[in-house]
Amino acid sequence: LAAFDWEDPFRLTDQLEEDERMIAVSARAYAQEKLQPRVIKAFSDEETDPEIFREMGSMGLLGTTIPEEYGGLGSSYVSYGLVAREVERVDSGYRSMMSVQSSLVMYPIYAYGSEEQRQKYLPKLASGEMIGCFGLTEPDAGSDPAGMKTRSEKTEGGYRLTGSKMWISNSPIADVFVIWAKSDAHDGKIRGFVLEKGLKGLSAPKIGGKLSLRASITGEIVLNGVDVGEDALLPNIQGLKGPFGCLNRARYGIAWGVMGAAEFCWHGARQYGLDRQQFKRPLAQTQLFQLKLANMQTEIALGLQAALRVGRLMDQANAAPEMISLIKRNNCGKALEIARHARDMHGGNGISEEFQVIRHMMNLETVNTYEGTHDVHALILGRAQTGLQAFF
Ligand code: TGC
Ligand code: FAD
Repeated sequence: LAAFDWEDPFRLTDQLEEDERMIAVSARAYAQEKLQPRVIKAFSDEETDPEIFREMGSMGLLGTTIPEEYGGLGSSYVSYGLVAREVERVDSGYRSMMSVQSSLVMYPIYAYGSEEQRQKYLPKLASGEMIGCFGLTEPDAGSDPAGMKTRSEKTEGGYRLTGSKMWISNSPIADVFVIWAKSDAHDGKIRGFVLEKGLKGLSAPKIGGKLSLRASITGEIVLNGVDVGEDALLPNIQGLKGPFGCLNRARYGIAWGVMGAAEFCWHGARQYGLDRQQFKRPLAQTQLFQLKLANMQTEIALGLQAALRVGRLMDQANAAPEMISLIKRNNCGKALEIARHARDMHGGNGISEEFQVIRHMMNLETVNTYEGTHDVHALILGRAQTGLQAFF
């Protein structure tokens, strides 16, 4: 009989291609050597180091699935997922920075942009020289983005954008803004625009006081009659399927990423249980402790296997959005539960920044909410199996 590897129960590593394994190894080395040493302070000080984009860019971790001619690696979606897992093993905020840049900014420019837009932005976004953000959510339109109020009106030679976006990752430090707005010139349909920092009427104030995802900067985007040229419009998409096409990719990456955060919490709880003695024996020698470890191991093994399956289908252009809803929802929910248990298993030490599980726990509250809340994905899955939509 084969040996059992407790850390990799279904031997995920054996299911990867050689290049995928190599990307995962280099992402892990970068994340552990460069991100791990600064994350406790960054979270505590609520500070984002923009240098991280340049570092990730030089490691080839931005826009991995974008073709090489535009600065990407042309790699598989499985590789992208593996990178997300390694980065989020350190912090969900760092993975957020990476996934917004890759899936929500580079992807729409690549998939929906003109050749000029691709040439102009993608290489600089891939290297991290430019930082991007994605503006869909608004103060009065979160789960229901179709309710957005941001408008573009036609002007001579271009468009004027007016409105505001809320809870936008990277926006206060962004050079490039992908903005979704209802366009009067296109029958009120949602269109995407690529804006650059410094335009008159465009500002992106930071949202302070977050108790979650503190290492990743979040802001508003205020569009006070911002004039742009015709060349700012993403020509090749219209309607909500534009932003959703990007979200499919980011949500898929999140399904892998949160498993990295969960693995950190699981490993931490296991080690703590082995090291800490109470009632004259290690905590790990109690039945309740082992039950929790077994649950963590099971959910992570299943969650990773499901993410790998969906990744393989994405690489064959054969994944349905509902599959992505299923793994985004389940993996986020399970990761959050695992982080909460790990926090508890560390006792009082569990609330200390030193043991890091409470930081993951707080981060995962955001991850369970953004890119479609846990319940919104349940409604997507409910609609898919009943044919009845229960959003309103
Ligand atoms: P609905 O009628 O379902 O669809 C409207 C149009 O969109 C198409 N569509 C999709 N296309 C591709 N992929 C998908 N996943 C799609 N889902 C829908 C659909 O076919 C239709 O196309 P057409 O041509 O017929 O017009 O739309 P609805 O208004 O009923 O929406 C329902 C709902 C709840 C599913 C949707 O609005 C939703 O998913 N809400 C959640 C919002 C959300 O995820 N926001 C994310 C903001 S970005 C973010 O959080 C980034 S954080 C990143 C980080 O920091 O890491
Ligand atoms: P709401 O939609 O108001 O939901 C509140 C509650 O009501 C939730 O529990 C929800 O599940 C529930 N609910 C909503 N509708 C229904 C329904 N029909 N039936 C039952 N329950 C329902 N957005 C971007 O565009 N770009 C970004 O880069 C970005 N980054 C983010 C970073 C952070 C740190 C955070 C916190 C958010 C970010 N978001 C971003 C926004 C995020 O996508 C939204 O917060 C999310 O989609 C939920 O919207 P909301 O906050 O308006 O909540």
